[in-house]
Amino acid sequence: MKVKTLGQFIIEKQTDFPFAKGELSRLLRDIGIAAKIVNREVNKAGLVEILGETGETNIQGERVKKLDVFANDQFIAALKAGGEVCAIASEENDEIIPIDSEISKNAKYVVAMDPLDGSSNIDVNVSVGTIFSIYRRTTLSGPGTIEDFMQRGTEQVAAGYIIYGSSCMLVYTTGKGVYGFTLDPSIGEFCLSHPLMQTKTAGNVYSVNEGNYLHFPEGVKKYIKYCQEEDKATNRPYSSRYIGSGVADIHRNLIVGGVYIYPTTTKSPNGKLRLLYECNPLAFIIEQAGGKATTGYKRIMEVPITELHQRTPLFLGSSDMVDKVMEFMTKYAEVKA
Ligand code: P6P
Repeated sequence: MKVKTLGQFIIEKQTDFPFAKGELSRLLRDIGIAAKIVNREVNKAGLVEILGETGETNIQGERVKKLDVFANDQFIAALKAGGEVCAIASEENDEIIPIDSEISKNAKYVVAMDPLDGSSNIDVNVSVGTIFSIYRRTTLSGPGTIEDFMQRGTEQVAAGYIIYGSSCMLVYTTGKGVYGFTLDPSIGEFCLSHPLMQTKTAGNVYSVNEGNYLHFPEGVKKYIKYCQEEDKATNRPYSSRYIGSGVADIHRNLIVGGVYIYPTTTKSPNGKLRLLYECNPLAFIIEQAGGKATTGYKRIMEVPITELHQRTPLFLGSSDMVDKVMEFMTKYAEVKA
């Protein structure tokens, strides 16, 4: 297949948006640049201690940063330098980061992101990811404000994730299908490898941290037992696959089919994952790939957002599987966990 880079693809698809004058294209390019830099550091994470000096500095004399802080800094720097966003919201920052610079004074977009999701897995060499969500600003001018982020997931103009795994992939949608690009380190470019990704309507993988089973809602408990029953007609029992890194679990399920569940637990009575920069972007992608994303009762992208780091339960993946677990959630809604 002829190699098509992310940059070439974005320009080619720009005609999908007749009114866009290239800002969104440049914004996606900026994200791709930061992703390459983060991938380089994630890939040598285990080596930093060997390569760097002992203690707080590395061989370049820079302070050795935790990778999630490093990733956060890289994405913020790339987005600021690109001039297309007026504010950023990040899992790493309690408050939004308003951008008030000459090059960003006409910026039309805001970006919400989890710069390195699952970063606790870095030390054990498990794939981690970046998740991003892009909205048009709602405020009129000047630096963005928190108001620009108080938008439902249905208002997203683009969303995506980068997975730093056995290969580095960037997967994104602008509402016209899901496209996957794989980084070719030999040329330092993301190349189109998965055009128009579609997930299966019925998969046979379920991903949930069963260590929390005792305190799951009754509907989730019943669904887990359903997954474990013998029934050839519906390919059960399903396989349980849970890496503990959401981007990795969800990327696998997107490709092979499956359902990812992070319900309410005693430790996370509103769910653990964040609505703005984890659940909404992942929901946009999975819906564009033919799947579903709900709270167990309603569509994630329609959940009203009132605070930046708002949490929500997440049931995401193959549509038939999400429908089935929602059946159980509705049937057993009254049963106290
Ligand atoms: P637990 C990582 O911290 C994360 O946000 C997701 O990427 C992952 O699926 C989940 O939390 C893991 O949480 O409680 O099962 O360890």
